Amino acid sequence: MDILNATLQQLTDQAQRLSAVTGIVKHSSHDRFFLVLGKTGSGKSTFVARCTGKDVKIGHGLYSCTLSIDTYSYTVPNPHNRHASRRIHLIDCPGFNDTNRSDIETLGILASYLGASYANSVRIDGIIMLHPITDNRIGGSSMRNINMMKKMCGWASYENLAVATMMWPQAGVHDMAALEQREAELFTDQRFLGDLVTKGAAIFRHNESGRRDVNEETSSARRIIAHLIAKSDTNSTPKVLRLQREIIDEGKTLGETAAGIAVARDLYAARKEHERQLRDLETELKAKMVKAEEEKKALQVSMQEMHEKEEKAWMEKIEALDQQFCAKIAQKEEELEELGESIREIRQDAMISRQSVESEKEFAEHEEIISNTRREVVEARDAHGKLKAQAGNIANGAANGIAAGIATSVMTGVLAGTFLCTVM
Ligand SMILES: Nc1nc2c(ncn2[C@@H]2O[C@H](COP(=O)(O)OP(=O)(O)OP(=O)(O)O)[C@@H](O)[C@H]2O)c(=O)[nH]1
Ligand SMILES: [Mg+2]
Repeated sequence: MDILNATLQQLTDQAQRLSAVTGIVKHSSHDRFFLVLGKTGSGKSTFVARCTGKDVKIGHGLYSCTLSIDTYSYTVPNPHNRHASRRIHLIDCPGFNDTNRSDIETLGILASYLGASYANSVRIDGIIMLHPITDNRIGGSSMRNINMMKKMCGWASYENLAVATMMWPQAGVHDMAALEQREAELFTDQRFLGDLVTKGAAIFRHNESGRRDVNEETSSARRIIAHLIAKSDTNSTPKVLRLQREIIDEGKTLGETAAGIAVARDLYAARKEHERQLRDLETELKAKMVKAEEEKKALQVSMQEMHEKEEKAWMEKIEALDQQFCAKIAQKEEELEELGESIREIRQDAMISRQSVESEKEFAEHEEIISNTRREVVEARDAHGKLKAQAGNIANGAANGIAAGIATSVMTGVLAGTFLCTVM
């Protein structure tokens, strides 16, 4: 209940604060209204808090903190009336390219409040645009906020615009020359703020010492607002934002305003870019599928080749063995022939010399050698016969094993959903 009550109180306070901006509560002609713009996290709420001394919600996380418009005011002496003071209203706005909201939503929030204030005769007397100098490059959301501001204002002169660079570091902790070069680029390059500076925008360094001292920050913020107050005092006709004119005077829809067209163009460009990325991805995917199919085929072909190669290798081994057997058998048969010849000679010699005992001994030795050689020949022929009988089976067995391997590897690839099967 306490949380609900607190939320209700916060909403009531915010509505009351906004009633001045929307013109529900009447204000003096000496009061001033200034928009505080800048990318998310650029320090807008901190700036408003320092300047007004009010308790403004400040974000310290990565997400954007200020989700809608809010306004805080403070009182300064009134140079036009010594007996009265004037109220300075600072309108804390959400940034574009926000983490929580689309640019269309942000533009819608700004258009509805600014439209209402214009319709109720509240004029925006000036704008303060904050830019963190720590941004490594001026692009992305900084660029987006600068462009949107240009589209929303559409002024011929920007004398009531103050651009303040923020987040200056303390001396010595950063390459100041690099920051100063970045600052010069920001204010001279026409794509950034150069064109607005040419048209009278003032340049400030907010909290230049980087000390984060509340008093210093307050006087720095007030110095910038004092400049805008002075400008609005000399410029008798407060400027109307193009966005206000388009919405209220010309009755345009949000999408027909210059800012809305810019958002739509960016959305269109973003859509085109996403479509291009999608097409690239599809092309890449198709190329990968074709490659995978080729690799699958290459695998089959290489396995097929391996099959044939291995079968050939086995046949060559068998042929070589066959030749060795044939050579061995031929050699042994030759030896048998020679031994038979030699035995015949021994017999003749024995008959002539009648040395029967000696001859019988030699004859027996030869007979034994012949018998061994005959056995070797028989064994070699047996083995050769077996080789011939088995040759087909051996070669086919090895080759069939590879063929089975082809089928298994292809099947495994298919089952695993991958065609990238590597054969080692
Ligand atoms: N160093 C440094 N930090 C700052 C300065 N001003 C604000 N910050 C810090 O910047 C962070 C964001 O500040 P906010 O004031 O919430 O910024 P914002 O622009 O209102 O952010 P959103 O509401 O999210 O768009 C906070 O941590 C602040 O303390 C500054 O001048 N110097
Ligand atoms: Mg904020």
